Amino acid sequence: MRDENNNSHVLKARGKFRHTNESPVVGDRVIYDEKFITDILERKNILNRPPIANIDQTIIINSCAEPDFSFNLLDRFLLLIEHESIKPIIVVTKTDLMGEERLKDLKNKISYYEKYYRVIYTSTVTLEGTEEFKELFKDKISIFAGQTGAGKSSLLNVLDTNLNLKTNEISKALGRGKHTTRHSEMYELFGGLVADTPGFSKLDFFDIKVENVPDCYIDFFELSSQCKFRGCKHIDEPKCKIKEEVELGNILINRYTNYKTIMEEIKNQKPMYRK
Ligand SMILES: Nc1nc2c(ncn2[C@@H]2O[C@H](COP(=O)(O)OP(=O)(O)OP(=O)(O)O)[C@@H](O)[C@H]2O)c(=O)[nH]1
Ligand SMILES: [Mg+2]
Ligand SMILES: [Zn+2]
Repeated sequence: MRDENNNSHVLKARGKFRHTNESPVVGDRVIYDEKFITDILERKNILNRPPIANIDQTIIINSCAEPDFSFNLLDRFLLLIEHESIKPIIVVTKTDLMGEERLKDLKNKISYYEKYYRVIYTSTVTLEGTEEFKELFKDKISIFAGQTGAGKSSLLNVLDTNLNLKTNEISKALGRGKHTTRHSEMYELFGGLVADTPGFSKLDFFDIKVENVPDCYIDFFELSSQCKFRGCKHIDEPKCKIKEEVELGNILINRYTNYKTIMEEIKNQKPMYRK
């Protein structure tokens, strides 16, 4: 734990936390005495997997290749992050692994997201884009999230050569990473705190209710007042502005198809897992 003078203290959580559902997690602001954390201050937000509180922004790391870029995964991350009201920043890394033409094509598709989110292209080999990170972290709590093997720890190592985080070859056989990072820890980086997180290979939505999904799609949300019905889910309803815009090609068809799949998936989640 760090105090206001940035001195570090090793403290135990008071026994009382064992009897409540709450226990201190990375990112918590706490009250403490000489030995114990006695109280946790109200949280702005909290992610459950991995458990981190008071996050200002999530840097979603997506690799161009190894593992392949996945719009499906990007949309899933965006949903989870928007649901917690955290600001997402999209990073596309390993640009060195993609030929010029294919990269141009990918950038073209991703440009849709640039209307709503900051997008940074980078590579730990060519160091493209690494300058852009220097202003990103000041006075903020940020987390690096993304698929295993996407290059989260590698990028952090390039941004601060003192970090020396463990990284690993991605498995050629599986075409994905091997969960090299096993826990979350905070590091100081360019005047802020950053947590590297273990990669995800599958994202679940057990904490999300189906009726909250449409508002987590900010591109849909912006247009939803033009749907005929209030609370339109943009699926079967007539005179739905979102469906019109998909047909006109103004909303990415893939994003809308993924949305329908995710809505269906959340609807079919076993109620015992639902909050
Ligand atoms: N060519 C290339 N390889 C990269 C780049 N960034 C990372 N890699 C490689 O990708 C592999 C996986 O990188 P990691 O940084 O361990 O990935 P991670 O996202 O931290 O993975 P987990 O800890 O499992 O979640 C390593 O072999 C890196 O050397 C890049 O920009 N270009
Ligand atoms: Mg890692
Ligand atoms: Zn609608």
